[in-house]
Amino acid sequence: MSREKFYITTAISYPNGKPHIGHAYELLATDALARFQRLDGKDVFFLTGTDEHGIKMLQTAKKEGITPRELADRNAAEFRRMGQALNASNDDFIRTTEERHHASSQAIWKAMEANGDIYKGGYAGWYSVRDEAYYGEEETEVRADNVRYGPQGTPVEWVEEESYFFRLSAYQDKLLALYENQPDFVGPSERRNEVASFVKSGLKDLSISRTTFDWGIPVPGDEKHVMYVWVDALTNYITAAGYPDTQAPSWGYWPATHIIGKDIVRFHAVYWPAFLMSAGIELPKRVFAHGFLFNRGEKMSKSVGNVIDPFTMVDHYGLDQVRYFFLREVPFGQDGSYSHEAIVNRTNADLANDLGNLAQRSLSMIAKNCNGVVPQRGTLVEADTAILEQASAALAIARKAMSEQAIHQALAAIFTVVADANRYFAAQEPWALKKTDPARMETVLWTTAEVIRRVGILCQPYIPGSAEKLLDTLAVAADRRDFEHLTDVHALVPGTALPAPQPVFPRYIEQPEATA
Ligand code: ME8
Repeated sequence: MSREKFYITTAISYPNGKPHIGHAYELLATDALARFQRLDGKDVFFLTGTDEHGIKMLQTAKKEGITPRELADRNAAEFRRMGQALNASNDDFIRTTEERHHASSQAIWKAMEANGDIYKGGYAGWYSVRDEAYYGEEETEVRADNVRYGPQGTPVEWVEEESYFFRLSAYQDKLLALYENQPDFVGPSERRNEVASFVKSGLKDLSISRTTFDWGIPVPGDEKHVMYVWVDALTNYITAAGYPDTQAPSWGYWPATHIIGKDIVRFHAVYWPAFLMSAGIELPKRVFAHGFLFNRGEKMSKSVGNVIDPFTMVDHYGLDQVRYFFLREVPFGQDGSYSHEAIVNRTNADLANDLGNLAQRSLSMIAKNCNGVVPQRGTLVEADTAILEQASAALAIARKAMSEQAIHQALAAIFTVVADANRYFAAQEPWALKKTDPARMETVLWTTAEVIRRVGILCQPYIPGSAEKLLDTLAVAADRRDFEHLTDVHALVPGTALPAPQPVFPRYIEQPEATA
């Protein structure tokens, strides 16, 4: 039987600068969602990449005195490097300047044209280069500085030129029906409501080509025009699945779940499904928008330097500390803030103290008192089975949460088990049992180690490197680490030799402020 397929994407980032913490956040959250489904037995395809065309790229390159291609090459390499630094498990990295993507973009254009949805006209209106977006005049305002701004707070400029249009107005009712009939198409629900009211307010046809520059994908049959960057950008998601070759095995992954930031919901939940309906392609499963991250830590920038840089942040706090902090601390879908104190408090409390100490204390007791092998499992009493069952039951809670992109809730459930396992360990006092009832001590240590095994398996999507170390310490075979191995059948076998326990989560220790 073939496994269920699961396709998940991040937005593709503009490589007009280096990756920042917002990009890192989106990638690692999507990575956790992808890893979860892989461990849950699905055949996963996880895509990320860079969005290399458009005026923003062209203008930045001009400012730097290089070609847009050079700018894209330089920064796309940084985005790839960020993926490695974050331990992202993406299966592909797409760059929109690749040949496969030109072919796919031209194919979807032709399909929309064949459906009668593309016509030539003249565009006159407002455009934000920073957002690469057209805005209606009623969405803009002139501020005190006499500059006109769009709804995202970026300056807009007047554009007037010959342009091809997409008949977006013809899709108003179909889009409203989509939001109505498939309420989980856009999440969180506040975003769906926003999108629905934007569509209800009336859709104008969309300008989808430009003639004043040539950094883009040529319009088929009219090379004077290049495609509007969002037409090609959105198409990346089907390019990577093999479009236009819908017979390719990779096409089996489509449709995808798109993870994006809240500022680009309109493109993904209005334009994209309209393009796909027009081209006769199945719609995405879901578009989920996460919130924005803000730096609220003054102290952080003093002591650490430029912490907006994800590389510095990982170097300073540790990779899994950064992953854990953002995934646990920020409810996925809402805005979040980060600060030095928040990162240190959260990771020291949950990782170093709760999980780290539990593992270290129980495993060093095993090393000392059980000859370094998995202890004997005597008769389990209710306290033992309760904590073991709680650990296994966390899977169902995490599974439901992850299916709704509630990443923080999944982690909360897993770390509730860790907190309860600490209480169990303290209440059972295995160190006291050593003299009074050594057999019972072994059972308590076995139970604790087995709970750590289960927690270690469950933690893999979020803190993969540390979870791997934890499972190595328990001598869990590499092919016994999927969620299907969370059951009693795969429990630790007494007598199995264990390596010497190594601390997995170092405590963050405050460095004295450097004096200038
Ligand atoms: O929008 N916090 O690219 P981009 C959280 N190329 N997320 C943030 C953020 C922040 N401070 N800043 C940006 C684009 N993001 C387009 C996408 S998809 C076909 C094309 C998120 O480099 C942002 O919301 O400006 C988006 O999802 C992603 O980073 C890339 O942003």
